Amino acid sequence: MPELVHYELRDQVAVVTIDNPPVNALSPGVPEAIEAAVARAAQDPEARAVVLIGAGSTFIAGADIRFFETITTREASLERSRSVHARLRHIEDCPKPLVAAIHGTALGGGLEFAMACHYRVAVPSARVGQPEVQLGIIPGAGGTQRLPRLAGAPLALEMCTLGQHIPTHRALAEGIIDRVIEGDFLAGAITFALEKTQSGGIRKSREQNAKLSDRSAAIAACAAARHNLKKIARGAHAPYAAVDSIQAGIEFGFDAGSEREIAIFADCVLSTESRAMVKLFFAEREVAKIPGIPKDTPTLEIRSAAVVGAGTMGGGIAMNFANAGIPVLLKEVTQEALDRGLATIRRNYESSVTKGKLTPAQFEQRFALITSTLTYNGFDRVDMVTEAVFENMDLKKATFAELGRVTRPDCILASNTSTLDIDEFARASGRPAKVIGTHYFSPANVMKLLEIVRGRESSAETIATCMKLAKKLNKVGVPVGNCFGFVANRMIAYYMREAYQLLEEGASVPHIDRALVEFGMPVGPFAMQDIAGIDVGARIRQYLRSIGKHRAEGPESPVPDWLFDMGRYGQKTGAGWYRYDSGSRTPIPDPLIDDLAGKAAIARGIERHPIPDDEIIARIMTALANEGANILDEGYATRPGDIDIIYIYGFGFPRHRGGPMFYADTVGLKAVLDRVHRYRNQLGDHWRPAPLLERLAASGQTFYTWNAARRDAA
Ligand code: T1G
Repeated sequence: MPELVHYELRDQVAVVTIDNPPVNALSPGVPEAIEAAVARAAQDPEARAVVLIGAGSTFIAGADIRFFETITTREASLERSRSVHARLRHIEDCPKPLVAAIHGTALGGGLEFAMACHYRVAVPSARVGQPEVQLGIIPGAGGTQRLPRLAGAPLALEMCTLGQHIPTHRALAEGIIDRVIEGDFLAGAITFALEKTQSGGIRKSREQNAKLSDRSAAIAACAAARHNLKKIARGAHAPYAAVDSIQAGIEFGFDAGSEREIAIFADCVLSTESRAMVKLFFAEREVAKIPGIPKDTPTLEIRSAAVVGAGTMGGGIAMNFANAGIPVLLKEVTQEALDRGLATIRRNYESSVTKGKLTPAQFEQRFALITSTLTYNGFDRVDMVTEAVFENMDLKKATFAELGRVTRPDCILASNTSTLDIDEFARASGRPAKVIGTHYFSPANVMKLLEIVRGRESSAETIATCMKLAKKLNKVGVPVGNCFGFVANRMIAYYMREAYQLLEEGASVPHIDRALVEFGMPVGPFAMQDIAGIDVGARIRQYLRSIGKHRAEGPESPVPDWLFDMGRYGQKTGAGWYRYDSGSRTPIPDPLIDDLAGKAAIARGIERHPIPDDEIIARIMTALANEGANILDEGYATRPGDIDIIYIYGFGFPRHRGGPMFYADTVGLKAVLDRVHRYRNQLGDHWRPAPLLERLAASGQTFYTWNAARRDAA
C-alpha cells in the first residue's frame, strides 16, 4: 500500500505531503493519515510549524466521489460527517502554526481541510471552491461554517450555491488566502510558516467571527441568495440546502451550525439529485473514452481552419475557432451572403463586449483571425475544414467533392450536418478516412455540445483529433454513430412528436411548456422552437419528405407546417407558437394555436381533453428514453451517460435529474415499459417498446447498471 501522506522536516518545519494521485482525493485512509501527521508534528520537538501540501498537480480535490454510493443510510452518513468534523477540529487545534500550501485546486473537502489550517498560501494559478452543489450535496466537512467566517456571508453563499472555482487573486482579496507565493512554492510556504511562529501564531477559522459581526446583514444575504436561486436553481435542492446550513451557523454559532450541516449533508448525499449529479460527474469523464480508440491515438494539430458557409451556424463555428486562437477562413458563394455572415459575427462580438464578457482588444484580435473569402484560395494550407452549407444532400456532396480536390491529403473534412448521412459525403470527397461529422448546436458559438459523428471509414486519428479539438474549442465533444439525426436530433424528434400530440389531444402550448420548465428544462418545446426557428424544422421536414424520410415514427402533426405556411417562424418573425411584441422575446400565448390544434384534432378524430402535468412529463420523457434505448442497442451511442451528457449540454436538461436515461432509471424501467405498453394501446403502434428496454425491465436492471456490467465485462 503506497504511503498516502509523507512527513519530512525542512528548516524546522514539518512538511506533510498528501500523495494520492491523480488529484489527492480524500480517499479512505487519507484524512486519517493527514490527522496523524499533524499530530506527529505537534509532538515533534524539531518542528516549529507545519506545512500541508499536495504532491503532483494539485492540492486536495475533495472527498473521493467514487465512495459516495457506498453511503446508503442516513446513520452512516451522520457518523462519517461527525468523524470528519472531529478530525478537522483536532487538526485546527494543532498548537503550532499550520499552513495549507495550495497549488492546482483546493476543492470541496480540500478547501475545508485548508480552512481548518491556521493559514493558507497559494500559487498565482491556484483555484479554490466548494463545488459540492454540482454533485447535489452541500459542503460536509465544515465548509458552510468556516468559509463565512473567513470570507463573509455573501461570498460564502455565492461559492456554496454556485460551486464555481475562485481564482487566487480573488481568494486573497476576500480573506480565504493569506499570501500568494511566486517562485519556489514550498520554500515560500516554509518561510511563511516560520514567520507565523514569530507573529500571528495560532488562528482558528472557527473562532473568526469579525466577518459575521453584522448578523442581520449576514442573514439578509441568505435571503438574497434564496431569492437569486429562484432564477437559476431550476428545481435543484442542494443550493437551497447550502443556504440553510450557512444561515444556521450565522444564527446559532459554529457548533450548532456544524450539527445542522451534518444533518443536511446526510439528506443530500442520499438524494436522487446527488446520485444523478455524481453519475454525470463520471459520465463527463468517461465520454472521451471511445472503445477502439486508445488514449494515445496520434492526433493532428489543428493550427488553421476553414468554414464553408457563413450562415447562422457557419458564422458561429468560425467564431469558435477564432475564440480558440485558430485562424479561420470563412467562405461564401456571394459577397452579399458573406457580408451578412460577417455582420452577424461582428454583432455577436459587440454584444459580448457590451456584456463585459470580452474586451474591445480581444474582440479585434479574434475578429482579425477570421478571413472572409469567395474562393477556395488558401484551403490547401488549412488543417481542417468544416462544411456548414444548407441541409441538402446534393449540395453537400458537391461541396465535399470540391474539398477533396482543393485541400491537403491529411486535412480533416468535417460536416455540421444535423441529419444527413456522413458516409455519402465521405465517398464524394475521395478520402473517407478524413471525413467526420462535427454537429454544433445553435447558437454554435455559445452551446457547449459537439456531437462528433464517426462515419463508416472515419479513422481513429480523425476521431481522436476532433475529440481533442472539442476541448480546445471549449466544447463537450460526444462521439456518436452515423444514424439518421445522430443522437440529439433523433431523440428530440420523439420529444417534439409527443409535444405536438399532447397539444392536439388538449393541452395548450403554455401548459406543456410550463410543465417542462417546472421539470427543470430551461424552456419548453414550443418556446425552444420559436427560438431556433419553426422554418428550420419545416424546411428539413420538406427535404426529408422529398427523400421519403421523416424524423419520428408515428403521426406527424400538421400544425407546425401550417405555422410555417403562415410565415410564423417564431421570435425572428414576431410570431410562431407564441406572439412576441416588437423588440421583445417574452412569449405571449396566442389563441390561434388552440384553434389550429383543434382543427388538427378533428382531422385525426381526437376528442380533446384536459391532460395533467405528470402525464405530459411521462409521455415526453418515456418517448426520449425509449428512443435512447434503441440508439444504445444499435450502438450509435456508447453509454447511457453519453446520451445524458448530450441532453444536458445540448438542450439544458436539468443536471439534478441526471439526463433522460438516468431519469428513466429513477422512474424504474419496468414502470417506463408499462407506460410504453399503455401508450401503445391508447395511442397507436408507433409506441413500440425498445428491445433493450424490454430486456432490462425483465432483468430488473437499469441503463446504468447494464452499462457498468458491460464495462466491467469488457
Ligand atoms: N474523487 C474521485 N475521483 C476524482 C475526483 C474526486 N473528488 N476528482 C477527480 N477525480 C478523477 C476523475 O474521475 C479522473 O479520473 C481523474 O481524477 C482526473 O480528473 C466533504 C463531500 C480536480 C478540477 O467536486 O473538478 O469534497 O477519468 O479528468 O480536468 O464537503 O477533476 O482519469 O479515471 O477531471 O484536470 C468536491 C471534482 C467533492 C472536484 C481536475 N470536489 N474534480 O480536473 O481532471 S465533494 C469536486 C474536479 C466533497 C466535502 C464533499 C476535477 C479537477 P479518470 P479530471 P482535470
